[in-house]
Amino acid sequence: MTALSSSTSSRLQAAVAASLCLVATAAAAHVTLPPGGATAGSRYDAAFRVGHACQGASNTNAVTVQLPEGFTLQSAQPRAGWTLTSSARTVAWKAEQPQNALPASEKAEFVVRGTLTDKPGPLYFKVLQGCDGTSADWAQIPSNAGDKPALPAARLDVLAPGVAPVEVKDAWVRTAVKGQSGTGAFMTLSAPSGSRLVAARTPDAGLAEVHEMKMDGDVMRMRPLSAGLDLPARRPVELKPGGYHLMLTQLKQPLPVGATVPITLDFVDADGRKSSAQLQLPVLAAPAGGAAGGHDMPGMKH
Ligand SMILES: [Cu+2]
Repeated sequence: MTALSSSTSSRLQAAVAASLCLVATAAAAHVTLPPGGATAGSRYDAAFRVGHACQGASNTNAVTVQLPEGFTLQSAQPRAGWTLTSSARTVAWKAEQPQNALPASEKAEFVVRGTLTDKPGPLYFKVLQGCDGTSADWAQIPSNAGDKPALPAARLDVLAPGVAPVEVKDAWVRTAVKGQSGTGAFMTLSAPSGSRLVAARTPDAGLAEVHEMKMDGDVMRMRPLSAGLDLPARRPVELKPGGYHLMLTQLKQPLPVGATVPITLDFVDADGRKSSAQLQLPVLAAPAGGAAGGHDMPGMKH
């Protein structure tokens, strides 16, 4: 659990940093797996995202994935107009005709289904991207944590059971003054294998609930999601002012800007596996990005 909490907070810091330098982020588009990891021993759909052609090329016409020890192939998803071949350790897609190739400006997912090792730790999938007249071999494995190879292999974090396979980004808690009884917490959640946020807790509030906003006649009201919040596989779900949010009530102290609120999120996946994420959320007056949201929580009615 400690490992997740530190890696999640470093992801949070990275997310904040990324929002400040969008241009740099867009330029560094590699072939990747969605962040957030997957549970050891679970079935996993490895969805390789190809979001650009090889440098200097106008399209992608072949994708070959090397499956690491620790991933047992079950099936690979065909792609219309592409030939699919696979063996125990390799899956390859190849455009049948030049017109079936993936243009540089389009994004696509190449999906391989398998089962994961019981042993937590990173798995690296080497991906050879073929383009018109050239190729890019995404096969470099960082030798230490700070390493940023030019052509990194796609990384999957295999997580111990109980550690949430969910990426948390742009998380924050709205500031609360002395005497204020409630406030909201907001973030973007992405579950690579799908999950459900079922509960939240924090030592700073007597109650933390997942809320939705619903029109009741012409009044916007919020209410608890009794079955939790569904997180479809590989589809980010935003908790934001005016939408889904975590409601913190019975606040035990004021939350000034600059403070940190520890929050634990509990998840259950489709197979009933339970997991948790322990977060340290910054207290802000408004989202770090600025423009998003804008509705004031105190104006909303329960
Ligand atoms: Cu609410």
